[in-house]
Amino acid sequence: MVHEEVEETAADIAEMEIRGAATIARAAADALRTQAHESEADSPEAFREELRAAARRLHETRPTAVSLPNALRYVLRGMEGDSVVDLRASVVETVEEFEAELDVAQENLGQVGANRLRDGDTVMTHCHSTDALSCVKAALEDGKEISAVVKETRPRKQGHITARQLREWGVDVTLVVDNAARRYLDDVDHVLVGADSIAADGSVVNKIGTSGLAVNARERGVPVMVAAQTLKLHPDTLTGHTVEIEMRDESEVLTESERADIAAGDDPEDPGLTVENPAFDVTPPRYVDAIVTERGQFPPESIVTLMRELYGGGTTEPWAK
Ligand code: RUB
Repeated sequence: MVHEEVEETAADIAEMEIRGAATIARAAADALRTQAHESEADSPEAFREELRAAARRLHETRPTAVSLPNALRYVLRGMEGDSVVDLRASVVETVEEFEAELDVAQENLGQVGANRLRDGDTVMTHCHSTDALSCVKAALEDGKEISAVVKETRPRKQGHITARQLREWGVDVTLVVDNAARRYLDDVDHVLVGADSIAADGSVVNKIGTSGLAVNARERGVPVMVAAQTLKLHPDTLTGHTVEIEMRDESEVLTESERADIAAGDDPEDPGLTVENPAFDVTPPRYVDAIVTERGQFPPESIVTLMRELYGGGTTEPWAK
């Protein structure tokens, strides 16, 4: 019942072929449009259940980026009509509206973020964030010269994607391993990162290593700027829920032969070596100077007001059975 292209998108998100919170949200919306388009449901109820099943499949892929459930909610809430034809049209239209809003949000956010960057500034980045890069792009378009110190971002090295993009825009890039970040903080004017989720207290959930970077930046007096569209605001945290941190496979950290080398004497039934691979961490609001959104910039402690305005109606799971 779930279309094979939806299955493929879900697998690509889980395997990180599709990654980054905003990109995941767009891919999920695209997949729901495909499901609607290709549906052979013979009744409105069957159509609705197909869309819910597709959303459930997409939802179970990765737990931390709230843009995914926020996108699924947006599309399913827009599904209306008494016939399959009308339901299909409403889904297609809602996905188009959602994606247009994503584009505008990222562009507007970029302009807000660019206002914080001065001509000649250097930013330090972590991971790869399209929201963060939109700030650099807008600053370049304003005629400012920007350079970057790009953290490699172990274990998946998403810093390479950031470096490639910045070089395409002509930005001078210094690529460093994560452990070198503190040494280079003295050379930069801003730490600029994205977010997978922002909690009601202003905590920022982003790629593992963000929190350590932010603490070091505070110690060095370098402002930390988080670029995050309002799609990254996590509505469940308004009611006290915490954000689940994804734990990924040990194979991202250690090859089989490396494991064999380290743990040669281990009993295979009861191995003494454990590898932990959390994908994200939580930066407390006191280490964040500004959260830059398409609605303007906010001190992290005040983000709850925006969250209430946008998501205060409480959350539902329209994909639930
Ligand atoms: C990506 C990551 C990015 C945010 C924001 O992690 O932490 O900083 O998702 O990205 P992963 P964007 O590579 O594990 O998905 O601004 O593009 O939404």
